[in-house]
Amino acid sequence: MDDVFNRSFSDSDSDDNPIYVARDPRQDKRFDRKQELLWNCKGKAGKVGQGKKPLVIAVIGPPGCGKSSFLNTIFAAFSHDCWTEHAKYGEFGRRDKQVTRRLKSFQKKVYYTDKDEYLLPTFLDMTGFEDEDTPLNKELLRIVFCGKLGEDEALNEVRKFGELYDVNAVKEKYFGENYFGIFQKQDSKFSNPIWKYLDFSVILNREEYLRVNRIIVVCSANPDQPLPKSLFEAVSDITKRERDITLYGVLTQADKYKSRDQRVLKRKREFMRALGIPKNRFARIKNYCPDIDPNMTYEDTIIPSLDVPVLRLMRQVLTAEPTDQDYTHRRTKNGKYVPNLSKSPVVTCIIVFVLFVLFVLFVLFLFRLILIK
Ligand SMILES: Nc1nc2c(ncn2[C@@H]2O[C@H](COP(=O)(O)OP(=O)(O)OP(=O)(O)O)[C@@H](O)[C@H]2O)c(=O)[nH]1
Ligand SMILES: [Mg+2]
Repeated sequence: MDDVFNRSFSDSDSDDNPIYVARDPRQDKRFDRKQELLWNCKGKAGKVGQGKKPLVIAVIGPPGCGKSSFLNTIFAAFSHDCWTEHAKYGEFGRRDKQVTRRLKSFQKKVYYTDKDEYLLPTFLDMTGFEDEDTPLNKELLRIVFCGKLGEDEALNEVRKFGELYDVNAVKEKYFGENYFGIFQKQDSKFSNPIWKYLDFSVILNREEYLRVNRIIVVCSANPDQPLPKSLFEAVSDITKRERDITLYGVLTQADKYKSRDQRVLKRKREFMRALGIPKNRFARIKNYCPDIDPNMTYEDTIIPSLDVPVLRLMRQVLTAEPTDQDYTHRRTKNGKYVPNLSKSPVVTCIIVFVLFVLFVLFVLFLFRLILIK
């Protein structure tokens, strides 16, 4: 447990030391530390029956930065058994904006084999976001973070819809009654333009599928790759101003890009600054991948030395926050918790009552008009 005394363990130890891969993970000097951190994580996550729901953690980052590999590394870190490819990783569809991108969620039952009652989180593999800080990209991010996009809905369909009908139509479609909007059906069965114009439907507030509680922004430690600063700006803007979500940052490929390289250190500082995250919400990690172990021994085992930095970060990520289970409050810009009016039944009742009174007045007015005639 030598890292207990080394505060920057998740940073320094995770890159320069070569990884020792053994068929028996107990031979790894980090084996005990892994068990300890795993207990810490489970303790923070809590158990079924404590009135809590599993957290939803979104993993986002530029194409090919190692998001899916990072998820598989988290799953291996939660395992006592072996690494498994739950999230498909590799080089596919890179830089092709037209490739259908869907959200992929991983619930505990998918990645965790132990039979216990710990509320391990649900992870979202968020791929297909452009490096843009445009209103449409922000709206796409909001839709996903607010849990409005279903598992099988393609992100690029929403993007196309936004490009065709503008960003307000996207807001109305996905946030419905929150915007009190009427939305013109795009797939109208009437070909006549007048009928088409009249063919409206009021979209109700969409069901929340998976409301995101934490976001982990992943990026490669490669100093030659530009940081997707516009995407970072869009993400931190939404999380800080509009939603109560805490951001974490991960730089992958610590095996290739070492901390003794000044350019790598500079990248780390820029990455943290761009996201506005402190040191305890950052980790530089090595993912389970063929570069680490060309024989892929990890298909039969786990590598505690890879798991430890990831579990240290997860312990922080899983720490409870006041609004985790509270859907009736939101955090304001200056950090206060105030009632979330759109979710409050009292406000809904007042609105219904006012509408009812207006309706009665209108009917009385009509009666008067008829009587006067
Ligand atoms: N050396 C090394 N390679 C890595 C690491 N993490 C990921 N890779 C490799 O990087 C490539 C891309 O990894 P993915 O996990 O598919 O990246 P992604 O961000 O999910 O990619 P998209 O879903 O296409 O956006 C794969 O060939 C991985 O093996 C790492 O820590 N070290
Ligand atoms: Mg991927």
